[in-house]
Amino acid sequence: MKVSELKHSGLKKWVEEAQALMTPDAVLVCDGSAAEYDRMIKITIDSGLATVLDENKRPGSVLYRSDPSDVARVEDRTYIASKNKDDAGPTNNWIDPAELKKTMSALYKGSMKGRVMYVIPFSMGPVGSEIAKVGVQITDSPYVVANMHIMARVGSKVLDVLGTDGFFVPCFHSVGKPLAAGEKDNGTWPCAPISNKYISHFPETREIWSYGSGYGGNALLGKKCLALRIASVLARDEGWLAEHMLILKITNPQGEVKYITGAFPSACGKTNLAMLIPTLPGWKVETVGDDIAWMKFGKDGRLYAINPEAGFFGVAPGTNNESNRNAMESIKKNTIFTNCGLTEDGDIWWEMIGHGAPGKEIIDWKGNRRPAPQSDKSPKGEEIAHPNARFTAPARQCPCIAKEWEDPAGVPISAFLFGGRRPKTVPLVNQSKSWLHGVFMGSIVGSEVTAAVISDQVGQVRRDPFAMLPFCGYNMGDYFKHWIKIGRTAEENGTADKLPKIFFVNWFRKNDEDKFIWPGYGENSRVLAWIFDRCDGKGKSVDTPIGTLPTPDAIERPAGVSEADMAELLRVDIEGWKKEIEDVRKNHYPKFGDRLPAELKTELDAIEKRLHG
Ligand code: SAT
Ligand code: MN
Repeated sequence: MKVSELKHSGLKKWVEEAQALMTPDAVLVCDGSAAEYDRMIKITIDSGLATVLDENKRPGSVLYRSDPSDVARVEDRTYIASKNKDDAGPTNNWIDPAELKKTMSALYKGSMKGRVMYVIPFSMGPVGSEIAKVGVQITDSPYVVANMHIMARVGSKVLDVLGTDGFFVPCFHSVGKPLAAGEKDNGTWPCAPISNKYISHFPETREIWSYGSGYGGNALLGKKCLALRIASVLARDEGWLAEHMLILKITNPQGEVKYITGAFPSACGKTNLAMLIPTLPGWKVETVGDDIAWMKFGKDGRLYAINPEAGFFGVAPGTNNESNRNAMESIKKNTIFTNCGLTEDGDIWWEMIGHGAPGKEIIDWKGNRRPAPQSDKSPKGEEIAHPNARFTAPARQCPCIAKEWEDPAGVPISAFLFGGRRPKTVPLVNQSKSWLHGVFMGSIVGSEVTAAVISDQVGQVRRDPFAMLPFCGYNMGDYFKHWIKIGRTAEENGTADKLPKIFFVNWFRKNDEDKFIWPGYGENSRVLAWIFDRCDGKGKSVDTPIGTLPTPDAIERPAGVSEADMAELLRVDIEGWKKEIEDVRKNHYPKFGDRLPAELKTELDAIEKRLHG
């Protein structure tokens, strides 16, 4: 479709302005067809960026290798450009919006020379659903177009919903590598140097401008930029929740169903948890979403969640038939792989895939030939696949996708989980004493930084409130207030008992030998079963200063977990918690200044008192 055929005058004008600024060789409005997807892949094959995988082993699938400077989200280069700096808050980078637009306009000037500008109309959430939001992304990357085809609903059907004057979030994206006459990418991943990358959000005008990166959340703008950073602002203004949460459906042996959402920082196993195969007999887990949940109150006072995405952008290393068989099934065909190893027989490979690589040689994520590894482990820094290598796969290919995953009304949520990677202090599971106590728990989430972000903090524990640290589009203190308000609204409506119960989980506790005590993966179903029962007021529990914990016999021990291990997993480390609370008081909460809700200070005082009591 041509730009001149666009029926939405605001959209047409915006595209024309972008065209005048970025001066691409041509403009194409995407229709979202299968033929279009194939064309995008073909273009990247011809420019030497994509390798087609063996048609018998991995039908319809391709592998890309990105630039070493462009392998993950760039938090240092991500901006919330609200009019007032205070509205971005202490956890976001801020630049004055007018100044940032000036800087970026200069970068965008002529940035698409030699390339095609693609216009992608996309819907986050089922097309036409009341909860869904429409965005339009302009990009010069056919790789991004193909990924957006999988991750969102794209094309003409979205334009139909938009009509002549519908609301959309305008999203600019350019990889920032114009081509001179006759120049081709020729196998080199196009992007700009780190210091020229900008992932910018203008919350007041609901705009997204991204420049210089072609990777993941920096470039697939429906995901973190729209569905979290901009959506969190919309949710605050409109009274709902846009969260960095998986959504799972769990059925007990009696056939009773509950839906649970869980917030964990990037690369902490959300995809694995959302798709887990329970080791507990008779229990079943199905997937509604693996990364983002949008939740609104229903007429019955319950919170209903939808998954705004249509695919999985999952971390490849560590994914295997033991850790996540459903993901392995989901990526058997029609999948885009990025920064994985390439085997001699034309398939992908990564660390912890469950087996060594076939043949004599393998090509690593940098494109170098290396001896094929015999085992599935590599020394740190010498990985064949980048630690943040990813697969992009359609959600409908997942064997355990729940039948209601695209229900526009969403699914009613019974429990929220919060968690992170915490080697010490935090127990296996802990239920909050109240909504406010739960908000307090969410506000102090800490986790070891993973390879999902380019950072020199990888491996260190940092506070990541609600797992939203890199994704909250406004002042985090106000975000805490918003959560408190959600609880208060339910109270005022007499529906506080319908609110989800809140739990803190930690699969990552380590012993003195630095080994994980809890086996995780499918065995996490034992913890989910206790949570399920607690939602019905059942499940053996004990009241402690930090919250409600299972009694030592409430969760049946999996193989390899001794009685002493279980005691350690459920131990309330009073001294450790005192330090934790002191750190919150001294280092974490003061960051938010007068934007920190008084209710959270009261919770902090209360837990401190209980710990000293
Ligand atoms: O932001 S990405 O989509 O690249 C992945 C993540 O950090 O969860
Ligand atoms: Mn995520």
